[in-house]
Amino acid sequence: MAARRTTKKPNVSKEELLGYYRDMLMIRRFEEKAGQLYGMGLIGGFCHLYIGQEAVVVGLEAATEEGDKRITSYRDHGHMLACGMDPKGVMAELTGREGGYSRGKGGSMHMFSKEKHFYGGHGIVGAQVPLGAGLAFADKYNDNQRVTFTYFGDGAANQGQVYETFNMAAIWDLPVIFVIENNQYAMGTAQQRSTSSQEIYKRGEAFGIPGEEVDGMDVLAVKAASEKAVAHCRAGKGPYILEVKTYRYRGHSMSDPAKYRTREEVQKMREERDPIEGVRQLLLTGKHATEEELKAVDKEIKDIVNESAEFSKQSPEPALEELWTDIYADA
Ligand SMILES: Cc1ncc(C[n+]2csc(CCOP(=O)(O)OP(=O)(O)O)c2C)c(N)n1
Ligand SMILES: [Mg+2]
Repeated sequence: MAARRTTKKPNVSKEELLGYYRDMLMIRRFEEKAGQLYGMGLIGGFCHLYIGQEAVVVGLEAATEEGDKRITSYRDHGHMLACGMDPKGVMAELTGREGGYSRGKGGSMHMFSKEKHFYGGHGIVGAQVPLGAGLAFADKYNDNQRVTFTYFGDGAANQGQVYETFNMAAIWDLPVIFVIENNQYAMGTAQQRSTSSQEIYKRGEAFGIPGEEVDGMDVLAVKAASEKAVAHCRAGKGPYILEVKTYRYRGHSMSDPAKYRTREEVQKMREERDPIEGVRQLLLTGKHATEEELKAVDKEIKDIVNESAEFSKQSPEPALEELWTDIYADA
């Protein structure tokens, strides 16, 4: 199936478009701030930014209902914000402070929220894929119509455990959407160099799992694909694969100078396909919003992000005794 693209005049309300604009901008500004704090030495360890990929998670989340679950890799801050986790708690965790989601003990790759059904944040490539199927297995067992969104990258798609999971998910008709965020690179390796067949969405065929390629720079296309996949899962028809074509503007992590691609390649994507600019244009040309209104939204988002950074700086480092908490689950 070819990548879905939206028509010039999409049948979508002002509120919906503004919601996507706001949610994507929140992720972008948050990530830019995280990059700054990293540069200032306030964030240690690894920090993988999601800038450029915002439409993927925002479009997918648009089709979710309360109780649906999500699990992803280490490139996870966008997923947390998109499912409604508090930017203050996320930023404080990035900076290793007590006010963070893991009380400053987990950092960028290890945050969870029971309340928002967010199951991490996984640093081992591909590890979240069988875990995601396990979450879906629980929902199937409980017969509760919930769906699990299991996100992983184009690099992870070459892992063996992904195919063992596909097999089990298909046999048991698990309500899981496998979202392959194809940002064209796995660390410094371009997809063409690492992947035998480029059409990853077809890799479920051997297991009888339907798959679709989606334009991941277009939030409306992602939302439409998400709705279709969700309907399939909720109807009890088993797993679904969405290969969402996207692009990361920054390096693999903050310590990557990204010498494996040209500046022009990144610039071209930013100028021609930026997902936030795309929605901004729809809002302006459709006369849904004026430049002034959008400026006000930008300011509102900047304020929330700045508050999260301020909160993090004020939050203390975890006390030594914290080393002994959250080791075992409560009986
Ligand atoms: C099992 C395992 N092998 C190798 C690594 C090192 N590693 C971290 S990220 C990464 C690339 C993954 O690329 P992709 O799945 O495309 O995700 P992206 O970073 O592009 O979001 C590798 C090889 C790891 N963390 N775990
Ligand atoms: Mg990748």
